[in-house]
Amino acid sequence: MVKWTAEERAAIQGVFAKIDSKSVGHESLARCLIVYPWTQRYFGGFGNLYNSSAIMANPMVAAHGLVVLQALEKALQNMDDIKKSYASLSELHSEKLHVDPGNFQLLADCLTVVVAARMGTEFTQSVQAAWHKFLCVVVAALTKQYY
Ligand code: HEG
Repeated sequence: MVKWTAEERAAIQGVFAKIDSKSVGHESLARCLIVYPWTQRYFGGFGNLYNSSAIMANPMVAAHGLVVLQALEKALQNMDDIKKSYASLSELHSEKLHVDPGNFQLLADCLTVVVAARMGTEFTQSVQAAWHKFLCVVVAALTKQYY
């Protein structure tokens, strides 16, 4: 079981309080699809992902980015048992979507880049450390049902 200090909890809650989920979700997913183009293969039903501007303008990418952020908010609300709260989501990514679990870290890295850019100097070393730990736990929970 992961332990969180009061400072870590406050730092992670602070990130969510300061960012706009819709635009951060959109930009992070778009960035992942652009920087790591092989991740596009899972989104064949999303229509035009031809180049960066098409990806940024694609409403399905925007909508799905928000879905990802809402899942992160669910993790925030269940910080003491993220693995349990993500069990069915992990199963879905493994058994139905067949997403290679290495891709979770790539999206997590994009989320960190976008959050850091939004928060500027407020994204201090200690905020980054707590945020990194949070995303590590999320990625581990998403990978849990793979075998
Ligand atoms: Mg996944 C669906 C969350 C990484 C590909 N993803 C979903 C859904 C959620 C979610 C909440 C909707 C589940 C449902 O319909 O019940 N995804 C989620 C998180 C993260 C992540 C929190 C990592 C932080 N996903 C991820 C990655 C890929 C991927 C890296 C592929 C590279 N997700 C994927 C696909 C779908 C979902 C293809 C189905 C999309 C659709 O058809 O609407």
